[in-house]
Amino acid sequence: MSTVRPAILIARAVFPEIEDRLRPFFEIETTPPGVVWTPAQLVDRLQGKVGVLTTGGERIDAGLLAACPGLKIAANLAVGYNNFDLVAMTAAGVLGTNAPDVLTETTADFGFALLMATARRITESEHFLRAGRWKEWSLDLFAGAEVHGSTLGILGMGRIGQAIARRAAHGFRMNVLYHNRSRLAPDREAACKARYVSKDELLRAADHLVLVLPYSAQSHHTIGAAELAQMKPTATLVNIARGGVVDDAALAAALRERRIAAAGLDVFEGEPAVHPDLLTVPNVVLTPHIASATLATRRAMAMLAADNLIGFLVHGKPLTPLNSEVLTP
Ligand code: 8YV
Repeated sequence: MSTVRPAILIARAVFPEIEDRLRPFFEIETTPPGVVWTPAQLVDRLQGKVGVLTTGGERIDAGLLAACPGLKIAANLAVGYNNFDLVAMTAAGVLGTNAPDVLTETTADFGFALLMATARRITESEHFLRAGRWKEWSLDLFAGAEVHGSTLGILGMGRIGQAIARRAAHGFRMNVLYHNRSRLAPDREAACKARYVSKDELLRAADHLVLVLPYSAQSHHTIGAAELAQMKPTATLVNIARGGVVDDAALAAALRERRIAAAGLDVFEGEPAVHPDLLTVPNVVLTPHIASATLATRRAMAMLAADNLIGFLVHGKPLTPLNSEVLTP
């Protein structure tokens, strides 16, 4: 019996306990903290590997697959998987897995935090205070938009969208509207007290619009100049979905010209680069893709990715497969 263990790459630094979980089963190659492999370096590292633990930052596409014929699985440490070309992966017989559920509530908490910070101008007013510009109290000093009792629009009503809706309806007595590719079952709508509307109605009616839809070629620039023009001038926009869902240049222009009141952004087109115009407008709250970032949740996401590698490569049963058709030859 061969004692050679299959080799895998952990493509971004993870917590030591994740490596410990994988080590009994695999020869693991780790990635030092702060290192992000270029596509060519990734191909290089993947030679002789059957599995890879990726984050949303590593692209698994036809070019990489052709150059890494031994690869059998890419386990994403993220619920979103727009970094995977699933069609190419399926064609190459490579399984993709993601990390759903374990981050839902934490990400919804953050969506709400970003909504609150944006509507109530928390970072803008903190910068003002830190700059020593607070000289007196005045009636409209950083007066923001009402959150409780207002109308919340949610675009993309998956698990995270529903978790945000529950917070809004039950905690903040908001009127919750949503638009999604498909309408929720009546019992789910009732649980989130959310009403299905067209995208146009959502844009026009929302006091606050939160984006939670997956990124794909179809959702590219779902919010561009035309959509921003439909929104209320008092509205806030929150993007915790993916960069590319919003046309960041169009958004920066709308914010500068006060065509909408404010935006809260955790994700950006071309991140970690941020559109320079967004850095110069005051009415935007910017965070570095941290919606799922609590230690407990990031640990759970990484552990699920590790368990997908073990589940598939050791037991033939991944926990959260994306293209399970590759499992049945
Ligand atoms: C990840 C995310 O932290 O899960 C997702 O889809 O956007 C984040 O929670 C990020 O993608 C890193 O993998």
